[in-house]
Amino acid sequence: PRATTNLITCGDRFVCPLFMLQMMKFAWDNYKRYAWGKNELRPLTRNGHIGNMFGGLRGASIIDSLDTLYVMGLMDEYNEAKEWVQTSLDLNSNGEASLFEVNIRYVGGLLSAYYLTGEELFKNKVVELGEKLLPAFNTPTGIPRGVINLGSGTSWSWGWASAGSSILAEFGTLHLEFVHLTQLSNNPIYTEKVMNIRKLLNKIEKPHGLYPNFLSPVSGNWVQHHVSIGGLGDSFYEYLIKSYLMSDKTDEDAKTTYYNALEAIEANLVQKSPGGLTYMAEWRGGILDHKMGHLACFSGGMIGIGADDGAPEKRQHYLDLAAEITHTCHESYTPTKLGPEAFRFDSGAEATATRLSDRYYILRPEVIESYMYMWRLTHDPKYREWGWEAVEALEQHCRVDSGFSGIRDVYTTTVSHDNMQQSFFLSETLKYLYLLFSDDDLLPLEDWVFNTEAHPLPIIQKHLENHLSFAL
Ligand code: DMJ
Repeated sequence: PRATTNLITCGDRFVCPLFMLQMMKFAWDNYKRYAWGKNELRPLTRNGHIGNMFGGLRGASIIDSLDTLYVMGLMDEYNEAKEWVQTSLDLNSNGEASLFEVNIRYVGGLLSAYYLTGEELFKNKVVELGEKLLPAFNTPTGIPRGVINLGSGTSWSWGWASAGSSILAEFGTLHLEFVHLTQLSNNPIYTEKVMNIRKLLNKIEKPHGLYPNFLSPVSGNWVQHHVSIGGLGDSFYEYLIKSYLMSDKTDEDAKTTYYNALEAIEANLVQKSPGGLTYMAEWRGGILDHKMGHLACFSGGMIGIGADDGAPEKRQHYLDLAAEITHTCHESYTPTKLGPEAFRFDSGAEATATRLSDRYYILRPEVIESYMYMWRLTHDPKYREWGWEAVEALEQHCRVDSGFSGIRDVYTTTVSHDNMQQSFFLSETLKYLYLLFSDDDLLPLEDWVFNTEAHPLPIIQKHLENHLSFAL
């Protein structure tokens, strides 16, 4: 079935997830037909895209799809993906990779595939890949650099990052995967590497308790005072609360760091617009930029899942804050019912992109991700209604003959497509939509945490106690 505009809201527990399954199958079939083995599908030109983020690794859409296909029960497609991993996933590449992207998509994707299916193949591959990432940590401080050559192990910083710095959201988004790499390999080195990052961050001075986005891997000092819950900062905060949850609530250090960071964010970045919308501004050396990125919209879900473990007098407040941020992000989804890359709250703007260059939507998941978490936490039907609006909009504006494409301007219904079906559309956007419309016992939040690419990882203690592991 295809979503139709007269289906305002999707309330049927069987039919609604089926829509998402059909969307996934359509995205997958077209990737398979036109871009098999490449990283992403270009749906208009009907070819594959390789790009330069994964250091010569291929099949990003396959690795990112494994768990989504499996969870949806698309078993033929899952088996095709598994077979490709077996026969064609070549880890002996020699290119320049983003440590962060390889970690969240490839390591995360293979870990989830292993934990969901118990197939040794995924475990062997992920441990082999994990080893190749270790040289990135060979810096004076142990803070990894952003780029690594997977063959030679040489690493360096992004050319665009000021003064050879490493990025908070990159070196701060390794913890979940690396703790699981230690679990699977019985090698403590992965956990040691990420604990060392944490130790350094605990030690250094934080301006107003905030974490700037750029840090020198040589001196261990902040390079610039730009703070953002969106791009460059985002998943660092996400991994603090998720590290606590994934440890079966035993990692007290992660918990304390998360709530302290959240207090600093509330004190310095959370704002209310003249129109009454709550948003996260960006902070540049004490000066606020009243802009919120689409990426920052994940924070509704993050604050939501952390609400219950906050101080008792703060719990309702955190849940309210999570709902307000999610509401603001929904407000930005207009008039196509898809949202811009960044929206502003100054010069009369209320959650609108004021620059032409911010108006694009590249099939990102963050707003839908927050709907999914807020639905699970509150069961307020509005989250499913909002999710359904997004499904209709994706069908209307992003579906093309041979896949799904991002669009260049969310403010015009005369759509211009960007010709890219991002791999996170398969791993995150469609998975979160599927979960939004499924029962809560599918990947229950009591047992799983999702990495920042929506790959589910089991909570460690529970998973040991319940003998869910195929590895241990
Ligand atoms: C994904 O790769 C991850 O969600 C990451 O944390 C941020 N960017 C994309 C999706 O927008």
